[in-house]
This record gives sequence, C-alpha cells and structure tokens, in this order.
Amino acid sequence: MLYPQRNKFRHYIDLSGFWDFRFDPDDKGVGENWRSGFNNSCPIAVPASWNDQFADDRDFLGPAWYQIKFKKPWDGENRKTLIRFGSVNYLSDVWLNGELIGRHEGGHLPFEFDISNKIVSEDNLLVVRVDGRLSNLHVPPSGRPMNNPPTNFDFYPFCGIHRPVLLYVIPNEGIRDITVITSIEDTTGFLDVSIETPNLSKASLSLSLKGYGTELMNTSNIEENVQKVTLEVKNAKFWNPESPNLYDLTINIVKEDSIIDYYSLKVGIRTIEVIGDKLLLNGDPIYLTGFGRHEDFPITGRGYVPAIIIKDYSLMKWIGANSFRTSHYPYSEQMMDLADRLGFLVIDEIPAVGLTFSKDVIDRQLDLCNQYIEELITRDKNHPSVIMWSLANEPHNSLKSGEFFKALYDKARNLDSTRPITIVNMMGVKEKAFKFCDVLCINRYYGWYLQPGSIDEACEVLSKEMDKLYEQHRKPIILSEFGAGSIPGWHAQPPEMFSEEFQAEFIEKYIDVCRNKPYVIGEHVWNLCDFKTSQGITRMGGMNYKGVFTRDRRPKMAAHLLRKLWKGKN
Ligand code: BDP
Repeated sequence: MLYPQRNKFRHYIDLSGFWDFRFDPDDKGVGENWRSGFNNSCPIAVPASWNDQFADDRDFLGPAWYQIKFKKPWDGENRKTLIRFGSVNYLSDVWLNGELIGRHEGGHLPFEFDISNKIVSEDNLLVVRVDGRLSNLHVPPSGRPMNNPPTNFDFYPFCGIHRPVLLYVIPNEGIRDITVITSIEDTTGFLDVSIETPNLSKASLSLSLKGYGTELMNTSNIEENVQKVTLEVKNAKFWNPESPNLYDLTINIVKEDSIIDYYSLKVGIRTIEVIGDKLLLNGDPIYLTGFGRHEDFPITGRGYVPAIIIKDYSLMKWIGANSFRTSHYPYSEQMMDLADRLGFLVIDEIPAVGLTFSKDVIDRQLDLCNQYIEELITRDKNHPSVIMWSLANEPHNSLKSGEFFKALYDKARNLDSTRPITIVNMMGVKEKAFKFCDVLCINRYYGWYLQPGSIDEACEVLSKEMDKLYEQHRKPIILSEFGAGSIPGWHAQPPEMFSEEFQAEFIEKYIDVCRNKPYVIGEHVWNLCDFKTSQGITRMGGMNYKGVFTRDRRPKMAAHLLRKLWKGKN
C-alpha cells in the first residue's frame, strides 16, 4: 500500500481539523436526515481520540458519528480519487454523500475506498460512524470485568479517528504498489524492486536510485502487472542504526514518450537474519536496547501528534535506546518513516493482544489476525527499520494456540520471506509457537507480580527460566518486557515497590541477568512512559506507572540509570 504523495501526477489533501461529532448512546442513529448531514453536533479535533477531549463521558466507547464537508480539490480526468483513513478505532462505517462506501474492522491500520464515481465537485459530505465498544468477538478482545472499561489488555481502549484522513488522487494508469527487497554481497548492495501496475500496453518503467555519490538508471518495457527490476549498487552505504543511510528510489511510468506517473521512496540497503542464537544485521550480531511503548498522551489519547513522535525519538536517543516494539498494535506510518531516518530497529506487532482462543471466537480471531498481518506487511514491508514481525502479545494458554499461530506464521512468511518472525510470551504460559518462531520474546515480571519486592530472588528465577528455554529451543531470546511501577517522586530506602529506587534496581539487575547470557539478544524495558489504562485495583488513577518517563515525558531515576547503562553517561 503506497502512502499518498504530492507531485505532478499525484496529490492529496489532509482533512485533519475540526469535524462535527455526536455520541449515539442508544445506538439509534443521528436523526432521520443524517444522510444529508446530522444536526446537534459539537466540534471535535481529528485526528485524536474522543475520550479525553470533553469534560464528560470519557469512558463512552461508542457508537459515535463524525461528519465533514469538503469540495473536490482537483479535476478527476484519468485519475482515481480515494479516501484513506490512517487509523480508526475500532469499527468504521463510511458514507459519502449519503451512500455507504465501506466498512473496516480493527483499530491501527490504514484502509481506503475508491470514491472516483461518488465524489462531486462542490459539496461532499463524509460521514463516519465509529464503534469502539469492547467485545469478545473483537481483536483485541474485551475481558476482565474487574477492569473498567473491561478490556482483556492493559491499555486504555481509546476510540475515534486516530490518524489523518487523506483525500488523494492517483493516475488511472499509475503505479499501484512497490516492493523493495535488499541483499548484500561484500560491498555491493542489491535492490530487487517489484512494481505493480494496471494492465498497460506500450509503456515502460524507468527507475533511478540516487544517494552517496551513486546515480543509477534502469529502463525496461512493462510486460507484466508485476514487473521486477534488480539494481546493483557498488560500494553501497548500508543502512544501520549508527548510519541510517537512505537512498532515493524514484520510479516513472513512461507512455508514448511522456511520463504518466511518478513515485519516490526512501530505501535502505540492509539484511536481517537469525543464525544460531544471534540476530544479524548486515551480517553482524546486534543487541537491542530499548522499550515496549504505547501511542499515548494526555488529551489526544492515541491520536497522531507529530511533536510527540519527535519528543519520544529524542528521549530514546538521549537514553541510548536503539530499538522498540510497537506494543501492542502498529504505530503511525510517520513513526515508521522516522525510524528509518533516525536508525531505530523496530519489532512490528499486530494488534493481537489478550487472545483467548475460546471455542466460540477462535475462528473469528484467526480471520482478524490474518487480516491484520496482511495489512501490516503490506503497509510496512519497505521499511529498513522493521527487523521483525510480531504475531501477538501474550496470548493465553490454549491447546489450539500452536495451530493458530502456525497458520499465522505461514501467512506472514508467505507475505515476507526476509524478516524473522516472533511471538511475545506471557509469564507462566508455555508458548507452543516457540517451536516455529525464529526469535523468542518473553515478558517477565518476577519481583513484581510474583516474588513481589524480592529482586534477587526474581533474578534467580529469571536466569534459570531463560537457560531452560534456550536449552529447549536453541533460538535467540529477547526480554521484551520487564519493569516495575514507580509513582513519580515516590522514594524509599531500602527500595520498595512503587518507589523510583525499586524500579531502577529492578531494571539494573534484570539487565545484568541478560548481559550474562550470550543467547539473549535484547532488553526492552516496559515501558518508555507511564500510560493510561482501565481503572482497576492494581492501576492507581487508571494509570500504568511502569514508564521510565512520566506520561508527560519527564525522566524518573530509572531513565538516568538506563542512560548510564546504555550510553555510559550520567
Ligand atoms: C504485560 C503486558 C503489558 C502490560 C504489562 C504490565 O504485555 O501490556 O502493561 O504486562 O502488567 O503483561 O504492566
């Protein structure tokens, strides 16, 4: 799926701004004449979660209605017009000028509709019904009644239009998709580029690759819908976290001597593979330092805010992180672009968290997970920063989970033969998918949920368990979550649970365990920042305080400790 671009042949406008909004608490709709616009609305900011924008009704999860009017900003001759939603949580129904144009399920991946035949030149009315109500038929599912809202996962189920809505136009005969796979031999980089186009006769493709003194050109006649071209870059500058070198790849379609479409893409040349108990980037072992995270901020909730993305990357650089996992759902496309540019390694996870596999929902869960993995790989396949796909976070124990994840693993492998695939295991669950996954991710909270307050005892349990897992599977292990809650400004000597001292000691000792195991290839602290979650007796103020930064991004003691450990700096 190509992100919309602006050039001579392509254009987009961003519909972000203030839209009309209405809750629909009884699910009765928004009046008889809503197809020509509903009344009694209030303004709302898009993109952003709706939950924290108003004085009341924070926990209302839907349904709710959005509408906006717009004029067609271009003439549509020989062009397709599409409307694209970056992310809407959870179910969306979309109408244009009173006509249903489509529905999408799932909260964190883009979807779009071709509206070429429906858009009019003057007053277009776009209406979106969003339903974020929790259900065990959804992925992620509802769950624990002792949580409010009753999620089966530990983050607030923010709802609404979370990422930009773009109206965009592409040539009818334009490029539909591009896939770039890179490989390396000595100092030469190879780019296998597949370009998908509609059926075109007497047309050719011209590719150019520029950067670091290289200028390559390649021209070929289009003979198939998916045309393959290999570019060879001598003395290539490879992509890695220290030098995130990106080349500019541009692709033109030429017909009857004139260019009819143009798309440009940043590409990084790198390889990623698992050999033995190591993860190799460009043939060299890498060790991941970083975090599990959330897209979460006061007021905007899970909404896309560019300044927060910049701040989070800046804090991760400051602390010496080289990587993160998109726990527990895919992050914005802009986040991924910046990971390429700033040199972060990303474990890219689908929104499959809290899976239960209960008999009545398992088929639906698998269908949705298949949909998500396809949507994710289609969206993120060209990012050099993405080093691994994660099939799920902490699925529950089940006899069926092995089969379930084998099907999902095969699907992911089919869609992308180049990247390792992992699954993130919960403490106390014997993970069947570890048999076939390439890297084992484990979340462990000994010293917190078990052995509370006893860090040394916890570390012994952790150490023994890791050795046992390695013995059994002989695959690299990432400690993908570990951490302790700390209330900012709460101190204790001797260190006690919820104090900043305890959190810092917990993290330091866990890291020491990891560093003594050659098969451990990464440590991801849970979490970069404190974040909002459902209310419950273990979550004071509906917050998870395991962040090493506060929700408003101030460092706790653990942040300074990590900077020392990861960067050698005070
Ligand atoms: C893990 C989950 C994560 C939670 C964390 C915690 O993967 O979503 O927030 O524990 O309890 O089980 O803080």
